[in-house]
Amino acid sequence: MNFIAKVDPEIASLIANEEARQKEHLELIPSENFVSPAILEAQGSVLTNKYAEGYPGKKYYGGCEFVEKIEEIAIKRACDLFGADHANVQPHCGTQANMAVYFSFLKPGEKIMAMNLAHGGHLSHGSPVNFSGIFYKVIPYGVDKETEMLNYEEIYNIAAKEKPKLIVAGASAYPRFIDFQRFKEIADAVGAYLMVDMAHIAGLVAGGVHPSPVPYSDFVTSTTHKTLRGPRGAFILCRSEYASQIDKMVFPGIQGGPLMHVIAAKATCFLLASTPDFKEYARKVVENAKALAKALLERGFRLVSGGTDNHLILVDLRSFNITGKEAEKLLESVGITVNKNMIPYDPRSPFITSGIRLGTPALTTRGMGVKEMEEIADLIYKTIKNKDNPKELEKVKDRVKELCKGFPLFAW
Ligand code: DSN
Repeated sequence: MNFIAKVDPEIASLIANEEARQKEHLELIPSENFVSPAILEAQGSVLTNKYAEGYPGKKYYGGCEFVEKIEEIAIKRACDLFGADHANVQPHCGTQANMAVYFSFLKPGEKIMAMNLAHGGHLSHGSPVNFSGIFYKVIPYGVDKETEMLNYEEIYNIAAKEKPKLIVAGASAYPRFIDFQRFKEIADAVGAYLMVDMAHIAGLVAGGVHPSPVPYSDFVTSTTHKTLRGPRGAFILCRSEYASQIDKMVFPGIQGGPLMHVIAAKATCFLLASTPDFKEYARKVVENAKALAKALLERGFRLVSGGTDNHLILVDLRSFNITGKEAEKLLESVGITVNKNMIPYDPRSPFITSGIRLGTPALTTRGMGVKEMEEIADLIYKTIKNKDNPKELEKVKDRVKELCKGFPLFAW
């Protein structure tokens, strides 16, 4: 940070503040994580200087001999890690990965069937405020009102009636396993393509603690920065017959020059995710989520679907007489970072919400385990119970700081 502090002290000090925030807060947003210094180094490297439009062997610029090798390695590692035929590692973000698939195989106005955002889906799966909802006719499916889980019979019935061209599986706020084989059967029965957006669970899939969508899907899209613990970016896996269409759509279709520094960091991320240490990490993420869920249930919180199979928990706060928006702000004030989230069939708007979404990927990276998850559930409970008691809130805040000190971040 020596250089930026000299050149641009204003930004340097904001970066320093953000580093301190990350160190001193309990990070429970399920889509966030802490990358290793190797990933930071790759992303902050001289590769950012290089233009490399095109693909290895077919670049449009000179001087690509090293960056081409980096991209080749990233592609091979992604394929090996997930058992895929083909990978495109250039998408800048998850939404662009999804856009590349839609634009490759659907004409404007054709039907996409995907999980309702209000039930745990994603903006790029057909929200009316996103390009996906503007360009395509979107048929939503949701979770069962009773079980709050995906009801595959119902999904089949909708698909059989609507005959979508593409079915999207995958979610941003669904705490249960997704049965990709069932999705494939449904897609086959109605003659639809199957795309799985595994952004949230990619690290769990790589670590072998969530069933893989790859054997069942035509296309799998993902980000690299969530449970997979890599740089901020995305990739697409597909069967070989779709490879050239996908590649052409990513570049020149919807993107320009690839971010070679990020692609190098993706390569390192895929390498790290293939190690026994990462397997153990993924196992602990789920173990911690289950421990956090159990401890919250013991304190009277209602969890959507009753618990979790993965890295995230959706808490229904209605019995505590507090909205998701208020809880997010209150928890932030004691150093616990979460995000407000709608619960299925939420009577409140997405700006207020009745729930919060919690996840364990970041704290597990920090080295926290079951014991800490139990204490964190208690701290959440105490914060919400004592929302009007500044003295008690101060005690929680002190304890959060102490807990964070015990698990140093950026100790390299
Ligand atoms: N915004 C991400 C999340 O928090 O789940 C999804 O893109």
